[in-house]
Amino acid sequence: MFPSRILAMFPAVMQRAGFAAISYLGATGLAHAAEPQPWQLGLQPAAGSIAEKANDLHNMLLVIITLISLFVLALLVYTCLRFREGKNPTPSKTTHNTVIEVLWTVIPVVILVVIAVPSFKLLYYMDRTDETDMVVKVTGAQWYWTYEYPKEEIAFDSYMIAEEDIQPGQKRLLDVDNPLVVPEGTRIKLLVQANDVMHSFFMPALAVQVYTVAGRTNEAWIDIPMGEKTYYGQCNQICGINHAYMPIVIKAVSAEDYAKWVDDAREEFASVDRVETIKLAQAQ
Ligand SMILES: [Cu+2]
Repeated sequence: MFPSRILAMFPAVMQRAGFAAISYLGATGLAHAAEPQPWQLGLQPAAGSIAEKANDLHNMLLVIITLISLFVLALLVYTCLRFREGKNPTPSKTTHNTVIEVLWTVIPVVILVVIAVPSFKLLYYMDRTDETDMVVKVTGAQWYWTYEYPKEEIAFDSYMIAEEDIQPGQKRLLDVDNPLVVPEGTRIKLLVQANDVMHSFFMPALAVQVYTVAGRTNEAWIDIPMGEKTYYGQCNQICGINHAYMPIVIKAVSAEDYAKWVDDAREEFASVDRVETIKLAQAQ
């Protein structure tokens, strides 16, 4: 979208424009949050159908890999004890055993096929869906995100809150000035691209990770479950010196709050500054 590209060139202006909307969001409070925890083991609790399926696949793989590791460990221990020099002074000269060779080829193949079936099922499931309720265009840039809502005609930049500006209750390195606000219980189509180098839109709790590449649009979708919640993610493609400082925040709110936010955001992000930045661009 032409105006948003111009807006992306003026992050400071956009940031200022966003402050009113932030204070509104701040006032509504954070009910729950999906974020990494200290000493966390395992994945973040799954949110949405993609994440639930991904968690199931992960749990299945964990069982399989544990069994394989234990089996290999047992074989190693047995071999070390049973065939040590003291117990087995004259080693066997056997070099081939057809039965064992067939077994150690066929069994791994069977295991891989067993893994491949649910794996491909999930890949196709998360690849695309026709049943999305709304579209958001996500653009990665050094080092912030731009979110555009084509239907709602909203576009804004999302910057991490600098350490010195952190307010009580805000998360260091994770909270942003303008989160991606979405209604709860929605399926959202993401059109993802980059403005400069490669970035990656990664939202662990939703189990969605898609690369942003300049000059091409990647498609993904996210399944926001019911419940007002804030989801935290990060760019996970090394993209330059401030790679660690472009977190992603998705804020799921009720349908009414979302409608209110849209009204607010249209005013805050669009009118005056957009006209001014277009004028500026034309003057150049
Ligand atoms: Cu990045």
